[in-house]
Amino acid sequence: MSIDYSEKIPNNVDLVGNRKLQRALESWQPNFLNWWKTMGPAVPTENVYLRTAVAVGREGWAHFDHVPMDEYRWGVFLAERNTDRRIAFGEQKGEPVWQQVPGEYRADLQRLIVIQGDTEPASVEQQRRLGESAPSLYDLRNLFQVNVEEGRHLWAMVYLLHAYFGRAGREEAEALLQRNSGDIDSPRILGAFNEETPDWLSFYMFTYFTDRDGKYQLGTLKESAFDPLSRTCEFMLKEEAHHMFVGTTGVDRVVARTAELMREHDTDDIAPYGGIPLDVIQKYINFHYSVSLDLFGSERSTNAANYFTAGLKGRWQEERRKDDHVLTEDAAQIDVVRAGEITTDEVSALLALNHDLRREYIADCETGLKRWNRVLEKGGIERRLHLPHVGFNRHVGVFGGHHITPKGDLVGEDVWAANQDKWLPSEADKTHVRSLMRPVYEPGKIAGWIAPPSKGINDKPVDYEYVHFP
Ligand code: BYC
Repeated sequence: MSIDYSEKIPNNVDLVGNRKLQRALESWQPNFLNWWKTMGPAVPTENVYLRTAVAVGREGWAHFDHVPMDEYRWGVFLAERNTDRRIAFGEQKGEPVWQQVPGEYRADLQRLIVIQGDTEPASVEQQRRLGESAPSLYDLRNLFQVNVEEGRHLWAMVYLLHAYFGRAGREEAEALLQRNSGDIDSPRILGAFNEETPDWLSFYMFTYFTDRDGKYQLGTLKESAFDPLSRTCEFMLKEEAHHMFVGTTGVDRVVARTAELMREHDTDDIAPYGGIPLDVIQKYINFHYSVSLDLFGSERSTNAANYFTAGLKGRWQEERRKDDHVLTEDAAQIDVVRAGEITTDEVSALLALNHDLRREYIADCETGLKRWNRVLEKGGIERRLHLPHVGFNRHVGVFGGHHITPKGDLVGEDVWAANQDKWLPSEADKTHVRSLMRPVYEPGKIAGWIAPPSKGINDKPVDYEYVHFP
């Protein structure tokens, strides 16, 4: 069904045909808009060159235009329904997928949807003030694009809560606007979403590492036997790709500028020349990667096993895997810390599903590192960036409660405390990065700590006026 933009809430789920649901969502809409006004982008704009979804098919799904941000058409878009779709894994493998929520899985599905939904507005809150210090209009526009789409992803989850979870779902939808990132009394659910995103290097790292967790989690929910969730996630993944592009190319450009300044001044210490030193970039990688790894939950998880067995949450690219998709007979290795050593244990493959997903994620993260190291190589710099050990700076799972260096050595509290500032951004590093964050709002101009993008958005030139101010 095509997207109907004549309605108050654009959608392709036939909202007009369900008055009760339409009214419920229309009564949530002002609360959302109020949240957007108070917790969304802080910098005032007249309009922004934004992408809006106009169809859900493969081709030509998006339309670009200058729009006032608070008039953005947030709506409910699900990928096309495949009427033959069958459950691909778990104990009900082969049966038709569900169009309604089976009573026995209600609580678990609601929990997964609430956790997913909670991250979306959280990221908008975390990035609220970044617009005040954008390095270019191009970057400012990308930030806002990410923000409006995270807002839409909140709509995606709220639609499911309203449409399939009755009163409890409506209450959860309200609560999604009441918890706030970093709020002492009412924080967001997952750790990484209560951290600050105080500068643009953090933003690029967040969109590289944390949005990538989103890609992998959405990928597993796309496999779900609950078809509306699957279809919602499928379409969200399409939008998500741009968010990771912002992260990947953002870090590319910071690394490129750093290499340029290192060469120009023949020193690693480029801070006095207005650049971000390579070891600071490495520390930001260490931080954002480790915080994002925590989002995968424990290596050994009965929750994950139960979700899989029930058909609620599959594996990354479930249907391409060459096994029985039931996994009751399979084993897997997971990391453990035993007797002062990092080693592995064999467990049922079902218990190791968070670990399995995390492994896929890590392999994907490596591609960014390769890319950034190529930028260094091309820039004539010998030093390289790398991912720290998987156990470094972890708070969730087997590594939580241990101190592990970026190289993977288990160390005591004293060694950790003495080296923490070498491995994670120190106050001085953060202060320096923040000192570089001055807005550059002139079309085609770029801040001195980052290289310009190689091309503009939607074939527009880099010096296009992507954002108009009042
Ligand atoms: N922080 O068996 P365990 C995105 C809790 S990002 C706090 O280890 P499980 C986006 C857990 O809740 C993707 N608590 O973990 C990115 C459980 O509590 P209960 C978001 C945590 O359940 C950028 C207990 O520890 N989507 O979309 O297998 C911008 C033991 O649980 C954490 C999802 O995450 C943590 N990090 O896995 C915008 C998908 N980790 O039940 C958007 C939905 C664990 O004992 N969520 N706990 O009270 C899930 O699939 C799973 O809930 C998790 C955890 C993967 C998060």
